[in-house]
Amino acid sequence: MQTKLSIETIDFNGTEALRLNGPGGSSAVISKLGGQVLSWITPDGRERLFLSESAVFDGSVAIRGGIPVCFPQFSDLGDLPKHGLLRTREWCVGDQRCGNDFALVTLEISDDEETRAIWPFPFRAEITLMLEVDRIDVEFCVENTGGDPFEFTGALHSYLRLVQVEDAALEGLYGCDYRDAANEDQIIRESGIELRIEAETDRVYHGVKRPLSLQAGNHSLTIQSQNFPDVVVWNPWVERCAALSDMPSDAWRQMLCVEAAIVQEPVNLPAGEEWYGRQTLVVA
Ligand code: TA6
Repeated sequence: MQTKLSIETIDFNGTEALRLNGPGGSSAVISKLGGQVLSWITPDGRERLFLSESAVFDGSVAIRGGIPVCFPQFSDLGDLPKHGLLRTREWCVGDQRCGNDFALVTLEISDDEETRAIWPFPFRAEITLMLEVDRIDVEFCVENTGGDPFEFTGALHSYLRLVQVEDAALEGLYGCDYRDAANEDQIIRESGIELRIEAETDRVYHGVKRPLSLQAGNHSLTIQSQNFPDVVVWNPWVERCAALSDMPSDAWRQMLCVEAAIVQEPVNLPAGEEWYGRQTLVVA
């Protein structure tokens, strides 16, 4: 007998979150802190997202793992705090729905005095998580609710869980130029059919048109995106990981960030208009 799909409010390490109980025993968790997806478990019982065992859940820093939302600035490419304003803020619950084969939650956030003190633009943002039997779909939507246009960059900074990053091969980036932040921001054209992680990796690939495929041992994921033309690939490797206070020193091995991003060409959003971008992770 198929169990009914449901959505419940839970306490997740001291922070309020929603658990989506999806088809076939799949589940996902999204926290109100940061509007951040924190867990995705497929029907085989496997956790697909990396969440650091030393992650901090008090809002003093971003939660290390899951899918942080970077907006209105990617990384430190501007004057705003790194990765923008939303990662340590409390979001509100919007729509919650279950169908026969999906569960869906929308969280929302708007500008307030604190955001306007740092970035003077009124906005409304939504993150929608849809869980199906073999996939999650994460959609980020931004509305310019002010009277002037604004520009932004951003990303869905997805931390994928791996048994061992050295076994991973990421396909779909061949021929794309990337900015290599781990090598003095050199612009390099990807010449490999598959990318393997063998050192600190911190790259922004530009204009990626194909879906990506991540193979890692007996685990395989397809990564699709819409309206996010760039792909960020990040692994801190040994030394940088050791310097991160919210990561166990060997945790670099169990993660790879493959981020849907809009970095090279910022979005220019006119007053009253909306933009959305989406990342879909599918188990193969
Ligand atoms: O998206 C890659 C990146 O910008 C890296 O440079 C790395 O610093 C990472 O994000 C994590 O940033 P965080 O602020 O969460 O430590």
